[in-house]
Amino acid sequence: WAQDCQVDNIQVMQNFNRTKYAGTWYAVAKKDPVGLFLLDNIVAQFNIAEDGQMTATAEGRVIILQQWELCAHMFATFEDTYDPAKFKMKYWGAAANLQTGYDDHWVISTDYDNYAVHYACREKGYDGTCIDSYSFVFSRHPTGLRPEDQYIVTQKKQEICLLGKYRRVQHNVSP
Ligand code: ODT
Repeated sequence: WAQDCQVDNIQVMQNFNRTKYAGTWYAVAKKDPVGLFLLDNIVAQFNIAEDGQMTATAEGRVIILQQWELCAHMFATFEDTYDPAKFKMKYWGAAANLQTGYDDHWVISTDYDNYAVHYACREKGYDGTCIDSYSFVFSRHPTGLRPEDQYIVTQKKQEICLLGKYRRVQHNVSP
């Protein structure tokens, strides 16, 4: 038995419902990409417009120019793809010196009311596995995941080949 870590074979949320996904999500764990940006106190807010278009805002503590610590206000628009749980995310910051980008944004699993596992691969290797990914575990509760959601989240971390690569994301660290 060998685990399939091909990015193209990663299973995402079936019948993803963006309306139920809307609202506030607290990042409780994160697997960082190369060139880490958001550190902690990360809160995302997803909005669905009347035409169905998904947008989001996020806040989080960042360090820019190697030493300046600040709370980043970020914005994103999401482009739909053939799969309702796979988006392309265009993002930018409220201030010009914040990161901008165009990333995959996949919803791997969510129960909409308590937990969500997100995944983005920025660069695939020749063998089809990801060589620069990041992933968030989100909770509806700022206090973290409920014990009953830990099992499914751990299982999903393993399915996306990132088990053991997450760090806890703190909340309410003084700015
Ligand atoms: O922190 C990193 O190192 C990589 C992540 C950078 C992307 C942050 C862009 C946030 C733009 C606003 C969007 C909110 C939705 C967030 C949902 C999941 C995280 C991308």
